[in-house]
Amino acid sequence: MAATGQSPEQSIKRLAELLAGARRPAALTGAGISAESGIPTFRSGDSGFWGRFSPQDLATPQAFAADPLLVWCWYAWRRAQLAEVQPNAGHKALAELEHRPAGFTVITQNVDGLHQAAGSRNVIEVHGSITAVRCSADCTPRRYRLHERETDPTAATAFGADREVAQLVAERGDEAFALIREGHAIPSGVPPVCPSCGAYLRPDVVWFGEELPIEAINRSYKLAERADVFLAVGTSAVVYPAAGLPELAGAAGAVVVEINPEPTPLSNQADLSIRSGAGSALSAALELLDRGPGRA
Ligand code: BV8
Ligand code: ZN
Repeated sequence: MAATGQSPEQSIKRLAELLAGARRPAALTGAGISAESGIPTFRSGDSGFWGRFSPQDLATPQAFAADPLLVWCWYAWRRAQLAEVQPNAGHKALAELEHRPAGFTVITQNVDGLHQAAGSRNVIEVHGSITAVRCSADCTPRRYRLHERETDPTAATAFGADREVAQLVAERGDEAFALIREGHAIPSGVPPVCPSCGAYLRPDVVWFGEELPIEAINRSYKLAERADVFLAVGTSAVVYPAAGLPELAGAAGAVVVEINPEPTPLSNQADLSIRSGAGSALSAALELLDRGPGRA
């Protein structure tokens, strides 16, 4: 049963004690940990991406097949937003935990790359990455990456219109997507095509109804089964199979800690549910950890 009756200070102290004693800690993170960097979440309030669009409109293979330009532009807009943001205290605290004797692994549903930007090296991206694109016909395993656009002509083309799309959205807001949908204001060169077979390139993310990368999800299952402390940070815990990881960890004996300002379907199963933002909770716990044993 979740210990929600504790004061925020007691919960943070308990989190610090758990991290101090953990031998195999891990975390599942969701869009909420990037919210403090200014990236809209998927489901909370009208600031969420889905507030403007339903997931079925944009994050499915069917949507891409039906309207590749609109789906491409939605990701181009999101990539351009990423260029303006930094990792926050929550990302940095999880990166810091990697340097402790027990180490730390982050399993993330996020596709924004902010954990790596904060310094985390042990990151499993179970839903792929928005900073890479691949052939939508899977004719080659080649990924074209955002950071290659200065050196690789296909990457340069693939990411070349991101700023143009972002500019259009900045000037016209939601109307931009309507204009794009109706075939006006089409930025040049989008959607880009695969140099090998001519099919459209697509974001290297996992869409609804698509299987998760088998190596990533199997590694995540193993980590959850072996964890002794498992954090669920900034996730609404509704998208499976990722949302099943904290349940799996708890069933295998881990202490499960949820960090989320809102209750979720996980809240009643977690051993500790901390009603707080990720940045403040994780940095406060780390501070107690840094004060050394006995005082956490
Ligand atoms: C699969 C990548 C099977 C793309 C994403 C019906 C039709 C089709 C599928 C299904 C269906 N019913 C069930 C399914 C399965 C489906 C699913 O679970 N759907 C749900 C909605 C019911 N899952 C799938 O389709 C998965 N694949 O099942 O394949 C299969 C089997 C065989 C053969 C073929 C297929 C694939 C799911 C992956 C989808 N891709 N993203 C992109 O980014 O564009 S999902 C997207 O939402 C995110 O990646 C994330 O993973 C997911 C959940 O979002 P969260 O990260 O939790 O974010 P959210 O906004 O929801 O919540 C944010 C939380 O943060 C809130 O709770 C908020 O309170 C909190 N918060 C806010 N501020 C803070 C904070 N927390 C801390 N600090 C703060 N400051
Ligand atoms: Zn191809």
